[in-house]
Amino acid sequence: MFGESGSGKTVLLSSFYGAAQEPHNIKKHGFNVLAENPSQGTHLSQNYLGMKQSATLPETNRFSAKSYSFLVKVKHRAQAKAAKQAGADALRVVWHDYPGEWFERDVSGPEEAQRRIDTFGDLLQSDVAFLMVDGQRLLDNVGEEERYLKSLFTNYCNALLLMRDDLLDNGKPLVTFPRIWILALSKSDLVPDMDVYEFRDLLLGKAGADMEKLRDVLATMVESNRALSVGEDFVIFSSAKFEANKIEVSKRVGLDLVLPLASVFAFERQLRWVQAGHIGRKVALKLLENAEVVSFGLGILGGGIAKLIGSKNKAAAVAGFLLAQAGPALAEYAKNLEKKVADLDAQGIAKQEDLTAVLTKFRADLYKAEEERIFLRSLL
Ligand SMILES: Nc1nc2c(ncn2[C@@H]2O[C@H](COP(=O)(O)OP(=O)(O)OP(=O)(O)O)[C@@H](O)[C@H]2O)c(=O)[nH]1
Ligand SMILES: [Mg+2]
Repeated sequence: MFGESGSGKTVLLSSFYGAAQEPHNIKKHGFNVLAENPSQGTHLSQNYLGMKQSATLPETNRFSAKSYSFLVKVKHRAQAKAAKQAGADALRVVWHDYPGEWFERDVSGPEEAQRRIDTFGDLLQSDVAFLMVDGQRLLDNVGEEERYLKSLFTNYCNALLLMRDDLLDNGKPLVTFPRIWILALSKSDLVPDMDVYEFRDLLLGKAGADMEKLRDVLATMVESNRALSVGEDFVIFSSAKFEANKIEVSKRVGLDLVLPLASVFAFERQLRWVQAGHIGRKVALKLLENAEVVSFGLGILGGGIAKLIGSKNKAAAVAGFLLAQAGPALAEYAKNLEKKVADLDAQGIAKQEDLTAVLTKFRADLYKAEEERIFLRSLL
């Protein structure tokens, strides 16, 4: 999550995690979200319960960034054995949170400067980046939103340019890099009439050239830069409904899309790039290395094949297999998925609590969000 100080990153993370611990949500979604570091889990729960019970807000982050590793664990009644053998019975998601002010002001000295570079190095290992556009700031600048938006994109560009040499690998563009930069409206409860189309049109209309410039800067940092989507996908978030003395944590928008976007959506976009020949073999292999669990869950990587793969070079072997399938076989794959969705609908997704059901439902959630105009995906 990239966003200026106060744009809503930590509240979003706390609301995401806290809501995932609520029994009715576990039941509804069919999975648990576990923090791999228990003290981080406790901290996020405290943030969430503070908002829910006493309208207390989390503190702003100062001088330090944190990475939160979550396991999405499914009850996997069916598929259990094969999934376990393949080591694919849980999805791991790492969420990076950092102090937004690092993008806005100078650091206090060399030690902090190094920490800032290390943090961005970590952030740039992600598969998907969300760029926060603060709903409060849009409201503050109604009618002249360009004042805020231009400075927002210019700040991102300048910060990246300043750090670029330190972030690159001896001046060489990076292979591992977030290739999907989704523009996200935060605090959408403050601008309830804005749907995702309006949000997109506002950004393009008022800051289109600045977005273009950001894309150009990012493109200089990444190898095979035709495989890059910057500002082509849009989403709307609200972490809760904030009232005078009350924070309604149950009134949330878009948070249930974070996992689908980080898994199924990212994977399908990567496959599309591979199929279109937008990336070289070396980069394609690297991209697909993380795709083991998702591809297994979506049924591309069968249990049989997963079993044959020794654990040592597993990631590379999985990537190789996927790449070998990347021709016509993957077109078949898309067709089969449609069928699988229909099958699961017939069986009732809630009953089949395995990874396939969850990932298939993620896919359906994204389509639903498009219909509800809270998500807009690039057709490129
Ligand atoms: N109305 C509304 N206000 C929000 C929402 N999310 C956050 N806020 C407000 O924005 C403030 C800042 O949110 P944070 O999540 O702490 O911001 P941040 O991006 O983590 O800021 P830094 O840690 O400084 O980078 C909160 O204290 C809330 O007052 C939201 O969904 N709706
Ligand atoms: Mg924060």
